[in-house]
Amino acid sequence: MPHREITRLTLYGDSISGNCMKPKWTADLLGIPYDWVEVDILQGGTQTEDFLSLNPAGQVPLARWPDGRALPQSNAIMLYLAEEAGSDLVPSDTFRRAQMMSWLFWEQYSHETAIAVRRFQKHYLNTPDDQIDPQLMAKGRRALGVMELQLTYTDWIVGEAMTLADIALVAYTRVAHEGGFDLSEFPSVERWVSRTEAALNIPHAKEAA
Ligand SMILES: N[C@@H](CCC(=O)N[C@@H](CS)C(=O)NCC(=O)O)C(=O)O
Repeated sequence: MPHREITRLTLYGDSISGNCMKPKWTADLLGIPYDWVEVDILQGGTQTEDFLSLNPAGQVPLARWPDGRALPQSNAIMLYLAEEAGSDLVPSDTFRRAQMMSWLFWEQYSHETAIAVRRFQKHYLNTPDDQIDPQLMAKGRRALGVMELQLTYTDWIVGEAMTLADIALVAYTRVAHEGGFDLSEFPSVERWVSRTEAALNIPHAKEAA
């Protein structure tokens, strides 16, 4: 499947993965045409010989172009798509841009590693709560607290307009309940989730469930 001839931007991803939704939502919002290739993580789709030849890291999302270029890492793909399109999802002010990057790095190190991981274990692997590392709940709640503090003061993660930081952070925050997190403890985050879902034109995850 991954070796088939491609004629335009192709996004490989698993629809259950927030990381994979980030470049998809970005492309949708910016009107960038692409083909979507579903890769089933739970069925080992990222570990096949074919897929590993495209991304030796064995992970989705992966973006691939007909000229042979390929790019893994959700936040790098979003950044490339948005900058190529000249989108204001990336602030033109260099300090604001750096602030956005700061949140993107934080998302990968301090947010996704707790909230996405606990959600995957609880919701997709059906791991009982008492067999899930308790540090994940503590770390995830701490991350939500950091966001709550920011969103008490600003409507968006970086100042007055939506940026890639909002897209990156909403990917797993909107489904945090599937990981056992209670977003009602973080009311500014809860309102921001609805605001960001509306801006991205995607359904409210909690209601959709
Ligand atoms: N930092 C990477 C993380 C990618 C990642 O963890 N992908 C997971 C799905 S969310 C995956 O492909 N897992 C399959 C595997 O490890 O076999 C990104 O943001 O793209």
